[in-house]
Amino acid sequence: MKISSLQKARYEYSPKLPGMLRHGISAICVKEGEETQSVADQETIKALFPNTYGKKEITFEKGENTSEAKKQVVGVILSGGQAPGGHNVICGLYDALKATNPENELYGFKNGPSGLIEDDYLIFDDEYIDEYRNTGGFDIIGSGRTKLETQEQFAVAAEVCKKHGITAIVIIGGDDSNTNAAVLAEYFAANNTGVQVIGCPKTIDGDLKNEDIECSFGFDTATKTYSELIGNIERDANSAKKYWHFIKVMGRSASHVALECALETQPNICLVSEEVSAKKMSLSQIADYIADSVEKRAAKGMNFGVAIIPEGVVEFVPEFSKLIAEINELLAGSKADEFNALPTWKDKYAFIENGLTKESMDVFAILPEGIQQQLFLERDPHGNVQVSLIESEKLFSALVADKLAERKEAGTYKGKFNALHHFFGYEGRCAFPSNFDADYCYSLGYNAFMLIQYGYTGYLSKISNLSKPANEWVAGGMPITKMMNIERRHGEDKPVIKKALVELEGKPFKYFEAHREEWAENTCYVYPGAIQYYGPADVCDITTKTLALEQGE
Ligand code: FBP
Repeated sequence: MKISSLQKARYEYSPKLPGMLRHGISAICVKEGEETQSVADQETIKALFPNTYGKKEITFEKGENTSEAKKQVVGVILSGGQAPGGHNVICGLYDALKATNPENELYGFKNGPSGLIEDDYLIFDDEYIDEYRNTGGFDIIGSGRTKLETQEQFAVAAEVCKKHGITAIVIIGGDDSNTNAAVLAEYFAANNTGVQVIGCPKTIDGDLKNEDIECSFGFDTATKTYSELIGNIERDANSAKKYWHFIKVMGRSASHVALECALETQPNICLVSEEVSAKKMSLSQIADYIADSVEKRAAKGMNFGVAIIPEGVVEFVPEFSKLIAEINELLAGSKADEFNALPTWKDKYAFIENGLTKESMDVFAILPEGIQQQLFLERDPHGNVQVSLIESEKLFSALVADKLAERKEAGTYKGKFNALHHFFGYEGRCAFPSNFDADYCYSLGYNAFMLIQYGYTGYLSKISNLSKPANEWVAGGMPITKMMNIERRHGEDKPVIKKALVELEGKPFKYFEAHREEWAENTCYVYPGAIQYYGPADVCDITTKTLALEQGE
């Protein structure tokens, strides 16, 4: 296989473990803390998880290893979207497992959770693992979005584990995957299978975090990658002085990615979906907000700028969500065929006009035609509009252009407005993990094995104190049930890990809020540059502004 010079060099990188895990396996002991309770709905969750609820928080310390000596056969699964560092979770898990007992085995179930059900796997060895150390991607075993959630699937999983003598499963995934990890752990415990389940917190979206999990892995590298690109665009904009760049960044629902990129690069505009929702902002209000910045900058001779748009924003605009719900209803069942049979866009438009309420039609009417058509063409397998495919960067620039045309008419705006569009998402999901993610992920995997070795199940591998250097990090585990509450999902009450949205009272948003007016009118760009893997720690090992602000740094 031909590999790049950087990949070759990264093979040699030794990820940093938390101080207490650095003295060898024989010197890791466990300290149990308090019994835990779920964050809400305690009685209901306790009843749903009788075998795994209320367990103790634990931390690891330097001391004599008193875990039971038995052969461990562990299965690992990558679940959901790629996030930089996933390979290192597996490498850390493998290294701890082999260091404990060379007879221990690690199975990798292929292409996501379905690999466990289909018994599709490989068994790792040194040669295979070494090819993936400190690299991006999930191609080591592949990933997938199948959910492990039904009793039938759990029964098959138990059979597969029995067949291979598997003693534990590690699920590397986001909030939903780890919710399912907790349910699987409970099933295995209730059925005395002897199989433990441990989760590891993954997602570039950064929305799996709470008072125990300081951040999900991959967020650091992905936001650094996008911030590099945004910074480069800012510098280009400030050089040519002729374009407004509308940049959509990934993050299916929460705006953590957009906000972190804004904190890193200080653009003129960054929308935050959670604020749009809280203030019940309309499309027109958002467009006016951006147009104000364009107008003020134009008055100072700056006909250029950069606006960051979070991927999920349109779903947070109340009038837009209503429109989407009505469109889904309008095309439900056989009505979609009737609509598709109409020969021209004009006929289709008349059908839409007939079917939508006046309120929603008013919103629909102001959308650019391309977006209008997207709403009716791109459907998911359930027939719903795929909101994540809506080109919101184009939507907002078109709405701003309309506003500016009105302002030109009224004589308040005299500038020029040329917009360019970008979407940064997949570019960041498989980058070589930053030193932070390489270290954090390796530690999560290594630590996951220690949880297995000490007999825990239904726990999330937890590494904390992350804004400090790695030797000060704290390793341990938290019962997943502690992070759960009951939420209404698809018409049913379900125990789930609460998704973390951007908190408008939180320090990262407050910092942004305090500075955004100045950034909107002036050119305060910051150019983070590319991720650095070699050099001084204050360039190479720093984590995100979000984490630093949250931890009061
Ligand atoms: P996870 O929550 O599974 O980590 O995935 C997040 C994400 O990268 C979102 O940011 C994005 O909206 C989505 O996945 C894209 O999904 P897909 O890879 O299926 O296109």
